[in-house]
Amino acid sequence: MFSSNRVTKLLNIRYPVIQGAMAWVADADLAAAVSSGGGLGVIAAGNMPPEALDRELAKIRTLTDKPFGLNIMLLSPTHSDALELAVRHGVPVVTTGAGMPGKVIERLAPLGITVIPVIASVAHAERVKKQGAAAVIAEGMEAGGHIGEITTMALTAQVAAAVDIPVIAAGGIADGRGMLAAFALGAEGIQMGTRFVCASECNAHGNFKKKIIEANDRSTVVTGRTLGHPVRCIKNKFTQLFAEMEDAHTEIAELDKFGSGKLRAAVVDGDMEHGSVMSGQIAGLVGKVQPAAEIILEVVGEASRLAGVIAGRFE
Ligand code: TUI
Repeated sequence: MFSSNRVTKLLNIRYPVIQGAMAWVADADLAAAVSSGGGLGVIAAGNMPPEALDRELAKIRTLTDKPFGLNIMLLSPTHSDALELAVRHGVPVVTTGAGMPGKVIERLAPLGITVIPVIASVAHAERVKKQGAAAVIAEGMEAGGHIGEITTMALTAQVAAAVDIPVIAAGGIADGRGMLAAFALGAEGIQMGTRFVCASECNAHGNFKKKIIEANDRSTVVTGRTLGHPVRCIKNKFTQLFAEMEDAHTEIAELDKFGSGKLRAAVVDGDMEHGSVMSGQIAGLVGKVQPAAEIILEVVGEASRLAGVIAGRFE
């Protein structure tokens, strides 16, 4: 169904499918399920206290013997702790997000840890390649959470043309059609977040999963542009109030305070009105909760079948 490529070889995995690192969502249970299913599961350090992250990193070894990743969110005040925990636990792969990962690569690459930054522009991709990144995740603005400005379609093709390290496409991909499209643009792997929120093994609140399943193509909105940190979420009272505060030129400190704790409220408490329900634009294609391994097989199987169908159309 899928022969190996540079991404599967680099990560020592069966299918070039990476699970997006979602703060509060991507814990050892979800990451282990994805890794055991042949993809790369990724634990999101997010703003986790170091003791909690230490426990997740110990736990995943008890759940799977397959490679996994740790995502370090560079905006987090605890990102240096996460870096040292990656070293201490001998994490095989580290992905980074929301910033420039020069220091992370400098510390981890000499130890043989594969560092794959999420980037949102060609310039970022070129910079991290020079710094020693093993591959890049090109994340388009269709993605959920903190995003850049370029779409996956435009970003993937231009990044793949600009750098010779493998490109993994992210943002707006939730099925085999998306995977095949990404490969047509020059990607050699995909990263999916929203689809994996609806994995059976994902511990996000049931309300969160239901919200994604009920969403359509127009369900998300981007707030936080005035803060310099645009974030895509499902529209609700929280995003409406946040947008109104931004329109009223509310001070950044006050907006930050208003946003704080809201992702936890959505993921852990299941508050779909006052929480920050981060989701990608592709939520409308996510139709059910199913095991992570089944998601991977379905996506790769569909891409593989479709590749044959499309090849026929071009004969
Ligand atoms: O990081 C993400 N997605 C995230 S992080 C997050 S937690 C958060 N919550 C509220 C506000 C901010 C963050 C939720 N979702 N994706 C990876 C990603 N990285 N998207 C965009 C970027 C990025 C942006 C700018 C990477 C590098 C970059 O460089 C700018 C610079 O020059 O520093």
